Amino acid sequence: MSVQYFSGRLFVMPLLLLLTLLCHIATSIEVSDLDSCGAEFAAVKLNIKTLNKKLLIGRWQVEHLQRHKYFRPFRPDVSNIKPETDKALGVNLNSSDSLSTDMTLVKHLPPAGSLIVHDKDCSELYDRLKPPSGFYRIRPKLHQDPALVYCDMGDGGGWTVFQRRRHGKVDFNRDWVDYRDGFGDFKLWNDEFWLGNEVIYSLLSEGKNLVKIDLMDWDGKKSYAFYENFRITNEADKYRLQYGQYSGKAGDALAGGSGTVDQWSACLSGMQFSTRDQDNDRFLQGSCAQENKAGWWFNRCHAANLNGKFYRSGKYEGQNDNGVVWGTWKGLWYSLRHTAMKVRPLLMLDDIGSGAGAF
Ligand SMILES: [Ca+2]
Repeated sequence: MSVQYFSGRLFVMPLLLLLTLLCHIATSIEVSDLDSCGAEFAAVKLNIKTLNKKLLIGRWQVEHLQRHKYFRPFRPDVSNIKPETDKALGVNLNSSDSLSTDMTLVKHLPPAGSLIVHDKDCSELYDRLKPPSGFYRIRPKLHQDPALVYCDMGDGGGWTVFQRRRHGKVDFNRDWVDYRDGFGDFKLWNDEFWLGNEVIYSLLSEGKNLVKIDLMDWDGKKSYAFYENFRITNEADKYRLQYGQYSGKAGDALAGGSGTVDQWSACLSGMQFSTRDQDNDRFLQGSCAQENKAGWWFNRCHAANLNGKFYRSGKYEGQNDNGVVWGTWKGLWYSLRHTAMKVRPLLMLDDIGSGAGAF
C-alpha cells in the first residue's frame, strides 16, 4: 500500500504541476485575448444592436407604407427601355437642386408623350423613383386626364405644388374658369402657376394630407405654415375651404389673426372661392376678389392672400391690402417675394421624418 501510495504521489505531483502550468497559460491567454479584443468585441456587439434596430425600423416602415398604399414595388420593363437623354423624358430638372440623384432610376420614367401615368401625386412618384424636383405628370383620380405638376422633391420629398409665386410675370387677377382649370407656366423650375381648382379638389379630396405654405420676403428670409387635412369642396359648392390643425412659424393667417374681430372678418375656414367674376365672399358691400386682384377664399376679406397683386418692393400702400399677403408674418401691407403651396400625405415617411424641414 505504502509503495503504491508513494508511487501514486509521484505520479500525481507532476500532473498537478502540469495542470497548474496549463491553467496559468490558459488564464494568461484569455486575459491577453480579452485585453486585445475587448474593445473590438464591444464595438461588434454595438454594431449588431444598431443593425437590429435599423432592421426593425425598416420592417415597420415597409408595413406602414403598404398599409397606407404609399408603396408600390417598381419593376421597370428594362427590355423596352433604351438609354435616353434627360431632355427626352419630358422632365424639366431643377438645376439648383442639391438632391443626390440616381440617374439610372430617372431613366426609367415614362418618356414624353407617353400617357402611362403611374402616380396619383408626387409622393407616389417619390416613393417609386426618388427623382429630382421638376414637372411630372400625375393622375389624382383614375377617371381624370393626367395633370402636369411641379413636384418638390426637396424638403423631405414628395410634395405636389399647387401654387407658386416667384417673379410676378404671371397675372393672378383672373376669372373663375381660369382658376378652375389652372393657369401660368409649367416648364421651368421657377415658373409661376395656379394648378387649378378641379385638380386641387381631386388632389386634396381624400384628406389626411399635410399642406405646407412656403414664404420668403424681399430680404430672403423664409418662413412656413403647415395645415393638416387641407381640403376644398367641389365646384357646385364653390370650392369651399376646410382645414385642420395649424403649426409652423409664419402664424395662422388663414384663421384671420388672434383677435375675435379679426377672425370674424378674415378667418378663411369654410369660405367659398371667389374670383373677380364670381363673388362668393361674405363682404356684402363689395367684392373681395375685385378689391384684392385675386382669386382666393375670401371672408370680409382676409389676412392671407397668396394670389394677390405682386409688388416688387415688399412694403406697399394703396386703398386695399391687395398684395401677396401673409398677415401674421409680415402684416397686411407687405407683399411677399416667393410663395408656394404644396401638399403630400400626412403620414408620409421621408428622409427627415416629419416634413418639417427648412424651406
Ligand atoms: Ca361680396
